[in-house]
Amino acid sequence: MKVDVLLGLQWGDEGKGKVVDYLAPKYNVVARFQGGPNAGHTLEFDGHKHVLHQIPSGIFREQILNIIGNGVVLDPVIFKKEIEGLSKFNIDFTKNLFISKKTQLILPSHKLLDAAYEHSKGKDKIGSTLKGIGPSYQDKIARNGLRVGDILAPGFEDRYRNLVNKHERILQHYDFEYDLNQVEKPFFEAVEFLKNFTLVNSEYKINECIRSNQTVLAEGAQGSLLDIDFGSYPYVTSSNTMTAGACTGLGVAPKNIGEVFGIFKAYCTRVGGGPFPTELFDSTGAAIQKEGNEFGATTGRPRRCGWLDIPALNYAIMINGVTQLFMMKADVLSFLDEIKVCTAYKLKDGTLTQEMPFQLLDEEVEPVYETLPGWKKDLTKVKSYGDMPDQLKQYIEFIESKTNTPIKIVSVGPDRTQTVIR
Ligand code: 2SA
Ligand code: MG
Repeated sequence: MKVDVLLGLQWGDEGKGKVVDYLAPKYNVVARFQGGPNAGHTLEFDGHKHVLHQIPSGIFREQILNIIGNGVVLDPVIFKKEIEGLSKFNIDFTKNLFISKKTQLILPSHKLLDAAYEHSKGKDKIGSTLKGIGPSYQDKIARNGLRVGDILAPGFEDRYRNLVNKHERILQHYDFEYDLNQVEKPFFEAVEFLKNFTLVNSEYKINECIRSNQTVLAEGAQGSLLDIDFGSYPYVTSSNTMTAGACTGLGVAPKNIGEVFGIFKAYCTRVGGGPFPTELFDSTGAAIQKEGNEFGATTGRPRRCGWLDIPALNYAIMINGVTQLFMMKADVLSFLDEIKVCTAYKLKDGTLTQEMPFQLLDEEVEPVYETLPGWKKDLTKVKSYGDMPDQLKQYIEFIESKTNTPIKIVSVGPDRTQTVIR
């Protein structure tokens, strides 16, 4: 079987955790291919609400093998906490969770570097989650990094010390106080803890699954507009959040990619810095934030809110090869009399475009809106497409016509059961 890919088409927080959890019963394997503890995937079921950061969202289903792929950056300390936080679910982690030996490690000093770099940016801060993501990927690309498999080899501590010395030499150049001693003990305890897990060359496992007709779902983190190559650089994360990232982050050949599920919210949100053409600065934006509980699942930061952006959505559909769209959080918009959708950008010289400009700076593009009627009805008990108010159907069909892509799932509430299939 081919590997299906599920990813966010906006700036993250589209509701990927919920969808993976919902689709999981169809899959034998769920694998994370990029990102790290900057992610916050929220799952709600049986009255539980759980946020996963590094562990794939299939972990609550006994029959599913979860894989942390080579493209991920892993913080052992956060990993240990996350595993401990799952103790009440009686999960057999040695059986249900494999970690690639090629996964990069996030060291305590990566977090210090992240903070130092952000601090030095002044008003141009990226709005990083400060989990050490950028510096860890930086060491990977610079061929300095330490990987999960290295913890099993003799001399790990020496290699660790070497790398930390390099980091400390960099930190000297920043006006930044820190205390590494305090964070190293928990780090080494967490490294010992990590040795109890199944550490493998996961590319063999995944390709064996492909050959033996098992179903694999690749679970993306963050969103396409945060992609290191195609996002609103430099206000991006440090990994390829797009379909191609699933190939490099798991060792899957492009010909083995199957369906690409693109998740988007019925509106847009962004957390952290960077351009956001359809951002709302008025009471409507504030009301969407409140209705949608738009606060970072990892950092608690308030998320900026705005209208759906079709040029941005089409860009994400294009670079990912999306085959099916899933629209999330439709219920959040139920209070609105009318809903706007950005269908084009107007450039400074007055021309209209459907393309994302090289610099998506807010002052360079002005969104052109079309207005649709709101549905003003509670959706949280809607079970089928037929039950939906006409205005919501109109909204769905409008987006389909602008994107030429079918919307197959509409989410009408946070719970697993509040999911309508079309
Ligand atoms: P980083 O931490 O260095 O990768 O941050 C770089 C940019 O990427 C954004 N980013 C995110 N955006 C949305 N959601 C993310 N995950 C958490 C969540 C975030 C949170 O699910 O809510 O709790 O604040 C995520 N992770 C990274 C980040 O805001 C920077 O703009
Ligand atoms: Mg999130």
